[in-house]
Amino acid sequence: MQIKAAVVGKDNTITIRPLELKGPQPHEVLVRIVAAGVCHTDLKCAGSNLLVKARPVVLGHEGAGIVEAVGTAVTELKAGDHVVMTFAYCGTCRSCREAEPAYCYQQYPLNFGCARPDGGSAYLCDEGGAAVHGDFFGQSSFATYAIGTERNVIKVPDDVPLEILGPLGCGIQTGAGAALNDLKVCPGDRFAVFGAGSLGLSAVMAARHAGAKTIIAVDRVQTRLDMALELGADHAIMATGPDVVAEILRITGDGVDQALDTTAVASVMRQAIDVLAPRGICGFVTAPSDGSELYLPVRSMLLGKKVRGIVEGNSNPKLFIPFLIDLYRQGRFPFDRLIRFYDFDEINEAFHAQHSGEAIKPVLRMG
Ligand code: CXF
Ligand code: ZN
Repeated sequence: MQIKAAVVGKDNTITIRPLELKGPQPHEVLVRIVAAGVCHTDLKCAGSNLLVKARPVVLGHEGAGIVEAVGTAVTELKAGDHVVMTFAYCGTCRSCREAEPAYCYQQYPLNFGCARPDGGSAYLCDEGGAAVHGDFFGQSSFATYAIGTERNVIKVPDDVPLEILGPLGCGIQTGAGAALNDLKVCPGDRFAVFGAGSLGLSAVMAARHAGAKTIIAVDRVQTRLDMALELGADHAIMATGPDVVAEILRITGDGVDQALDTTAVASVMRQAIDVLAPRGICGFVTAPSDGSELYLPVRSMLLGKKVRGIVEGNSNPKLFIPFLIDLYRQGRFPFDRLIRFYDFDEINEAFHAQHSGEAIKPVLRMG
């Protein structure tokens, strides 16, 4: 079928153009994309070919839409179902078998390899025989239609507007899941988040839901700090202020029980470790792209402190995405406040707004 897709070319520019999409294979699901969120990972993968080598390629990994058709072996989904597309996982490795699909042993090849498991592409070759690569995060949803599998296409209720739901597939579940599924913020806990973008603000809302006693947000943009206070933070600290660590220790007395870094800046990650109370845990969700290393305060960490990498909020998406939608319905997780909508053909503006920090969570409407 003919679709329209945002194609990243060899020169890293993005152009919306027609492509021919093949039909779903037995375990695949064809989704008409209604809207797709823009995540920093899309920006990174479009801006350089370090993570995704394939070019030309269709990115996008926060798709939401309606099932158009299913492959012959699909049993859990049918045409007409409302769905959110999330990350890909193999379903058979030890992590997947133990219900920790975010830590799938095949995570990198499946999400960044940009090829179907048989090595092929879901798109027909262009005239002249050049292949366009797809299957980014098992979806490539910056397009009017995308192909996923029964594993990463998550059925959602149809009484919630689909156009807001895409970011639950990555950014929102990453922040909320880090706080709830992995760091396990509990009633009475003290929680600090470094970076108040879509991940950090989702973590703030989740920590508030979990009953944290003290929630501290750190960022270098005042409007984001204001948003953090509106969404449940008790304290907002300007990152460029004199001594962030001392300020957090002053507020909490002993430090925090959980700290989450969403900035991937090594010096900030170190601050997130330095504010831990004894037995505290610090999570990080992405690595410094400049390759910087992190030095650990080993003596202080002897007091039972932990540092842990967290992917996709350690979510089990078939359970966690519907759970977040339930919280949203109850008014306890207003993640729609983070969204700014763009038309599909404004994708370059949306990328720019994400990069500059002007939009917290751009979402493209396919129209
Ligand atoms: C990524 C972050 C780095 C590890 C894989 C998943 N999240 C998507 O944006
Ligand atoms: Zn993402």
